Amino acid sequence: MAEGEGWLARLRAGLARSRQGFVARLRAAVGLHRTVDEALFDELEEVLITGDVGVEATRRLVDGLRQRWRSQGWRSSEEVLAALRQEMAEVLQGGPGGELDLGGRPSVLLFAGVNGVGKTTTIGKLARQLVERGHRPILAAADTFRAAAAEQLAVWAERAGCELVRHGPGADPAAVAFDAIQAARARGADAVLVDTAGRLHTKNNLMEELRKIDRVIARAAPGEPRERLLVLDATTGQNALQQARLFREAIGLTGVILTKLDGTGRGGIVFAVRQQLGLPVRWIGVGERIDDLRPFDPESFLDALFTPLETTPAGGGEEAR
Ligand SMILES: Nc1nc2c(ncn2[C@@H]2O[C@H](COP(=O)(O)OP(=O)(O)O)[C@@H](O)[C@H]2O)c(=O)[nH]1
Ligand SMILES: [Mg+2]
Repeated sequence: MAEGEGWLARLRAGLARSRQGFVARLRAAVGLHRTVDEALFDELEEVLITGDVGVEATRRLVDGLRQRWRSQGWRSSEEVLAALRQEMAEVLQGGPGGELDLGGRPSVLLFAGVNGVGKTTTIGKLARQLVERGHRPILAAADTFRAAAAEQLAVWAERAGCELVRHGPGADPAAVAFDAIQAARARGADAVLVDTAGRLHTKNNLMEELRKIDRVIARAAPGEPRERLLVLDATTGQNALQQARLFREAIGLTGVILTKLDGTGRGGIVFAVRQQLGLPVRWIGVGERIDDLRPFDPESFLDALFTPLETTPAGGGEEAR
């Protein structure tokens, strides 16, 4: 499918830093070691850790490699990399992937995450894609802490061609979510995307506020929100894991959206989220354009990480060989 190929190319471009960062270092390590031995495993371990793969996922990957080596042995460094890729695929497998169940009347999707991770942008991109697929989303501006937040979401609603429900600055965020659900029913919209505030320095208030939004949504629409999605900024590394634990404790999570993967050479955070938190990565962001947000698919992700580019994509000057 042409569209799919376009996305793969963008994914490759978006993951260029990681491919040239920790994956290139994996390649180099494997290339340097003429023989497969403990020293190689140690070095791979180190590169994985510095690539934000996290201690647990790294241990699992390297242990898996050791076992494969003992049982089958390898002749070439390419075989080591292929085995590592298989281990990585196993870490990432499972989970619901990027498909959203929008069978509710309406379906409610709650987005949480600290300031600046990309919540509002992600909701805007997603809304646009839903509209393109024939859905009728409504955006709920439940980040009422700053007036600018609702403004930003209003711009996205306009771009996406969907409606927005907002109250004045300082209004009760739960009331905004409630009204958006009523509006969705009245206007026949099938999805309500709820944007929330993310100021973590008032951690307890934020979590309390999220719990309240969640309760009010459940009262207005039983069984909702069906998705509680945490947006994480991939460039914040292991710190993102700590954020995830806090949010999971507060509201429970159905998955993670990992943004700004284009901005880091340490894209291994994807493995850490899956292994260390047990949470599925549902969507990933690899740039600021609307179509730079996509459902997470382990195979194309690994493909983009491991396949070197021979030609540069239009406009990209990266990876001269
Ligand atoms: N490079 C890049 N920038 C992103 C991505 N997602 C969001 N951003 C940028 O991150 C910044 C903060 O986004 P915003 O949606 O306002 O974050 P919020 O505070 O969580 O709502 C904006 O400048 C976005 O354009 C991404 O996948 N890649
Ligand atoms: Mg925002």
